[in-house]
Amino acid sequence: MKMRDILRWSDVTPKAFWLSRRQLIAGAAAMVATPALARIDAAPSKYSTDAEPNTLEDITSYNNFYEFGTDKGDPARYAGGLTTDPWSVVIDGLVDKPGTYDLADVVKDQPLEERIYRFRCVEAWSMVIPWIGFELAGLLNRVGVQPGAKFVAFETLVRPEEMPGQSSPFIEWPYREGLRLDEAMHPLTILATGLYGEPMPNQNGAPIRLVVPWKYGFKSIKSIVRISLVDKMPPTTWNMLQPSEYGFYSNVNPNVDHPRWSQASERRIGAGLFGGRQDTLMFNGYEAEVASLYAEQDLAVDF
Ligand SMILES: Nc1nc2c(c(=O)[nH]1)N[C@H]1C(S)=C(S)[C@@H](COP(=O)(O)O)O[C@H]1N2
Ligand SMILES: [Mo]
Repeated sequence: MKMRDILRWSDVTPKAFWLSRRQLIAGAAAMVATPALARIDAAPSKYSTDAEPNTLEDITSYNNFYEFGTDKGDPARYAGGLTTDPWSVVIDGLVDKPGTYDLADVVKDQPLEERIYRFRCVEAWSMVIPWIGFELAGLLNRVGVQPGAKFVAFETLVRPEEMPGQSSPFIEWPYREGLRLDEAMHPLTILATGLYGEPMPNQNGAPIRLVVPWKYGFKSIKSIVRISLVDKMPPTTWNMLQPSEYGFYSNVNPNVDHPRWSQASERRIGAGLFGGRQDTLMFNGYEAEVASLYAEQDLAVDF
């Protein structure tokens, strides 16, 4: 068995792969000839925004991760106790190669890169986050999507011993999310394994979470243990909880208000008390890339 066949997750953490843009720009990156480093897409991705990222402190201290509690500080307080290694992901449904994959096998051959994305929560605040990840499409192509598949369903870990929020039945665990297949295959849709060049902090969804930058934050499901290719629109957590407020699509849309508040503007976390309010952009600023996916839909109906 060759070395690369027995890579464990600890060998493929983003830190081992990732070189900061600063290092690259300075030319300081001595390219060590390892299979791991060869997998880096060295240039910052063309999909990155040039907006200034939020600080690591902001990104890791103001979180939604209800498995650890409903307060924005709960994930930072309690997620440290989550065991993320070993980790396996079930990939099943309408795929050629279903199975329970070790995380290392899931990321194997997927080119990790940095993607600086705008992030817009449905609660009308936003951040800019430098993710490390790879396109979901790359993984789906690797396992082989069968012709009947129309949607992708995702599930988060259920482990109440380590996830204190799961002792509350407020959400019917597991946390679930879903995408239409064309949304899942879009190059903006990534599975993230880290941020700021480090392995994913637990409160942000370690060891692997979805990031769909043109949708409200809750679509970006954390700590994924199951990915299923299905033929029908799958149930999703917020839609199950409150269908009048949270639709399946949940595209960022300043023209369609949440029933209880406006979605026309957002508060940029970290921008200070006196600034930071900005207009929300259609599809969170990714209109040029994704509007065509919805050309035939009325987004006030398919919200
Ligand atoms: N499993 C799981 N994933 C989740 C959530 C959650 O409670 N559980 N919250 C969602 C919501 S509402 C938001 S805004 C984002 C927050 O991601 P962040 O804390 O990394 O910024 O995660 C999303 N993914
Ligand atoms: Mo959210």
